[in-house]
Amino acid sequence: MTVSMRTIDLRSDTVTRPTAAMRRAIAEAEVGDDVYGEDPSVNRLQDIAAERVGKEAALFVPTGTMANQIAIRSHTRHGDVVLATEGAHLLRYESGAAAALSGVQVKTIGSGDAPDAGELRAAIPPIDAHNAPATLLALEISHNAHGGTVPSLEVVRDLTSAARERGLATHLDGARLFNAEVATGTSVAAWASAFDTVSFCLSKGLGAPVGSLVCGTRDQVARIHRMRKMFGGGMRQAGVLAAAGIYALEHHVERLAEDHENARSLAEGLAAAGLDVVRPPQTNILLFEVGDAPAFVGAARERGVLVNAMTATRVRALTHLDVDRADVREALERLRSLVPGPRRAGSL
Ligand code: TLP
Repeated sequence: MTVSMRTIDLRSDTVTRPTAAMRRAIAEAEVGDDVYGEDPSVNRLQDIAAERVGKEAALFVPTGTMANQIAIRSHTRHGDVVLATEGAHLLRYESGAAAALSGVQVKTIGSGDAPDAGELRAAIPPIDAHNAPATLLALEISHNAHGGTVPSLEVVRDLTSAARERGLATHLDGARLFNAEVATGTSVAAWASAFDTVSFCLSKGLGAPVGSLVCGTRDQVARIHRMRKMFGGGMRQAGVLAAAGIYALEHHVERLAEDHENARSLAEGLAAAGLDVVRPPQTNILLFEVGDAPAFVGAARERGVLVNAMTATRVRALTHLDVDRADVREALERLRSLVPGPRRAGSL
């Protein structure tokens, strides 16, 4: 890699840096002490979020992880079972928090981004002295580990109705829910209407430096607010962060379509070069199979392209605000040089 080669970072959509206009919004933010509920920018962001998601209330929290975990804590009691999808972020990438902080057991259902209602019903244990009660169903849209996939609204509604019939609460990890809105034309409020609580992140495709929101009824958000305090997430003059979030919601939603287009074009280019693309991306996440993922990631880094290994053989690349079409073309050129012709066993 030559010193002057620009690094193209496709590891995640979390790597974006605030734009100049977003930095101005941060600098000019009105602030107060949000632990007293007195930060006008935080209050405004929470109002905007609740309205966009179609819920009574919303709470600003530092991370998507905290959003999921305080939602879990608010819906469950120690010993309960949480039903989630295979590869769910709240199980796989949150450092064991559900077990450690809420004392729940997370059980995965099905092998895709959403089970069907029959699989869900079969996974709910009978209520008796031998079984831990299942009290929460958690879905993830778009589904990170499955490659940014978005199940149909019909499947999602069937699932959450089946859960509700059996007395389970429902939570949506909507870290990338705005990507789902832009990709499908189904509004975030329509997705959210199927769930009791919904979280979404400002610091993924929306390009803000920090922050997520958890939305639900006023009562539920009041319980979640207490959990935020308990988990150490009460922030003081957080309006500087909320201002970035407001800016992101106002300026960075429609443009997600460009990220989706870029992901599709990267996928097509890599597939044409002989890489085994898992599926055409629906949103901004691309997964592909290689013989040796860590070796591929290392060789890509040598060529100034950063991607992540998901498993021993699977690589993940994301498009975002800080990569444009020219960067995608350049990344493709550099990655193509790692795949001389159709992939053979033993190649990277
Ligand atoms: N995902 C990160 C990594 O942790 C894997 C990424 O680079 O994609 N829900 C979903 C679906 C997520 O993808 C993430 C972050 C979170 C929750 C947690 O958000 P943060 O990082 O703000 O705690």
